[in-house]
Amino acid sequence: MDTAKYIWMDGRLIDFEDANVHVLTHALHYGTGVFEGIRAYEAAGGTAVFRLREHIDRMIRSAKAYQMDVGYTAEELVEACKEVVRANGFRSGYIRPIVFLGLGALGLDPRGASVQVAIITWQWGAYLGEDGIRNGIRVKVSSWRRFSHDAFPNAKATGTYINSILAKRDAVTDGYDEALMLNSDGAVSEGSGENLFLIRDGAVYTPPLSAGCLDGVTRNAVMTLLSDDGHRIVEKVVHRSDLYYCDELFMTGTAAEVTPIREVDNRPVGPGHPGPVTRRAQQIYADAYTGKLDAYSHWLSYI
Ligand code: PPE
Repeated sequence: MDTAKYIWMDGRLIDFEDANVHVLTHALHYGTGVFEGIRAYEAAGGTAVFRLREHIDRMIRSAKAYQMDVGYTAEELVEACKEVVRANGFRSGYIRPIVFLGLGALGLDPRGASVQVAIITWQWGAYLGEDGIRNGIRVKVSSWRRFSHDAFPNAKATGTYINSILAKRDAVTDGYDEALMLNSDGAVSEGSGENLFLIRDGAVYTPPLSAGCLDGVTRNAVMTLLSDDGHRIVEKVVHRSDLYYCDELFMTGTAAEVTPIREVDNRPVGPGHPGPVTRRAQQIYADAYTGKLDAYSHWLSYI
């Protein structure tokens, strides 16, 4: 991990070494935090953060679900994210804002605990490997089910990621690149850290949010871009067998961007290499975040 010199914490920039928390931090014990993953890119007009406001809005929604008072406005957090990238002299990078419960209460009634906010940035390359983004990854359906939204709100909360970690570790231990998770009904939900898209007979399908997947910002971007490009997009319940019979599969996420899947459960996806719709999605997504498409320039926040 190529870390930055400065971290924004509780309202100001501090040195990397000083961005520490106490062992009694509530979030350390109970996973009571919400967070985001955002990318800044070198775009046509300089360094730009992709869909920054949408990420900050989602984090504020996540905090609301867990009854955490963020203490900063969306505008203030947007500015702070840009400030962190600027201060570190990064031309591109990954940005990780996190809101978490700190000191003041332990136990399961967290009222009285302070709310802390930090924004970190680092260099994060291809999430599923350079070869993965070029040639596709190998995924396996996990035996761990995605928690349902009557167990947790649809939010990006730190504690819920231990579910993803169980699935990811098993997949990697067994020699796969990534885990694909089903929900408790047996329908396909998402990857451990990505949404899923499927192409069959020219139409593009993605599981609905009711399948238990995160309301991905990249998912939304790719749905918009492909739809505007003339593709038919359908949010539909996806079953395990749909994975075996489709023509193309890919994953989306801020970290993963658009990553093709070349094999699922040891069966090749289509011909076993990334197909035309996947390639097109990769291309227009990259064109959008580098500012080459005027129609989506409002998705870029120049720092
Ligand atoms: N589902 C999950 C479970 C998920 O974690 C992510 C993002 C997505 C879908 C895609 O969401 P979006 O980034 O808004 O398109 N995962 C983030 C963190 C992964 C990690 O920390 O590891 C990310 O991509 O930044």
